[in-house]
Amino acid sequence: MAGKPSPAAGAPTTVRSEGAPAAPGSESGGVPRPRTAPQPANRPAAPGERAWAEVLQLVRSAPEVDLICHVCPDGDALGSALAAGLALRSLGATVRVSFGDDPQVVPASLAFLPGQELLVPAAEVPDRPDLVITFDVAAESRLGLLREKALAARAMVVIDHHASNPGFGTHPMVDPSAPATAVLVDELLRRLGVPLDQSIATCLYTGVATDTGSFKYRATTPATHEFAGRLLATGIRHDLISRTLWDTSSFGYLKVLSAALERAQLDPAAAGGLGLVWTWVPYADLAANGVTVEEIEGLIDVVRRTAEADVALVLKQDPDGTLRGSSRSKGAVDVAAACGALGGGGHVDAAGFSSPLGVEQTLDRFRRALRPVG
Ligand SMILES: [Mn+2]
Repeated sequence: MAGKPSPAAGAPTTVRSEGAPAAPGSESGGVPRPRTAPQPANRPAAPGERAWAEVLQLVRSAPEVDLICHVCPDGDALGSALAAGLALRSLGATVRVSFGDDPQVVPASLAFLPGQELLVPAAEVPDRPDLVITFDVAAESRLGLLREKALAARAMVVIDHHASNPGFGTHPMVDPSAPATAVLVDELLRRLGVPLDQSIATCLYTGVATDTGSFKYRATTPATHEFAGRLLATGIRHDLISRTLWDTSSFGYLKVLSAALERAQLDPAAAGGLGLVWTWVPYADLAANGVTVEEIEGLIDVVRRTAEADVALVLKQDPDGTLRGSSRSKGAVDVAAACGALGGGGHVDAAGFSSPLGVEQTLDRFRRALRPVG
């Protein structure tokens, strides 16, 4: 099935990076605005030659490796882990790929990713692994059920591109200038001398296309396109990958989308006059239309088109009543800080949180935490 994703008919829609979202760069619906957010003072530096040499030594000498991506994985997290898994297996290592959710659910839109035979439930990861490599995990908490096991490993290499990553693990390899973790995996494979085949390229393309919003976000560079070119040169079906990731949804999703847009409200006075557009999706809407909460991750990308608001927020209700918030900013407001007021986090222009409060209270807390950048 290498490079031949076979999107099942009716496969659910859109899995865009979220949760602790991964959408570096900003995008505006109309006239592009310069990104005004300053980089954090403690922004980690890209890994240097010495760091890479240590990691190569670890990887080459490890007889078995546990590869872990973040909970509720998106295309960059799972694609990066599976690509690395396929590559390390080709070098003769025993490889397990896992993430710390129970049950461990691969989003339907990522069901085409090659290498899933490497996936094991979190319970099958050893209590004290030898070598752990994490992918797209911005904070220890994003290891979920695998947090303790990962921290007990002899060595933990953390491959990530989130500027908020505090540099955990024995070998943090964090490059906030990378538009996707998949780009860093490409670097790892290049240094290991593993050639790109269609299976690996399918996983990496999914990662970089996901996190760049199909090469639209500001973090996309000439090198990003050059990377995509090398991936396409293996013969992968990027058209089918893109259709599966972004342009496929159930009819029920259209109904949920319609109700959510009907419910949307524009609050021009919010964020010091920069504006907030928001909506919410009650769980009853999902249940009535047979739609999962994962399927509506892309709803924020419709809501944030609103020209009159710098900030967009979508609240999605879980069966237990918990609200999951996804927010985006066009760059003039730090939504990571606003989500932080509700215990979440992310990037300046893409962040999320979970709230046990009701819709009105959650919205009120979020709205009051909105501040113009700088
Ligand atoms: Mn990512």
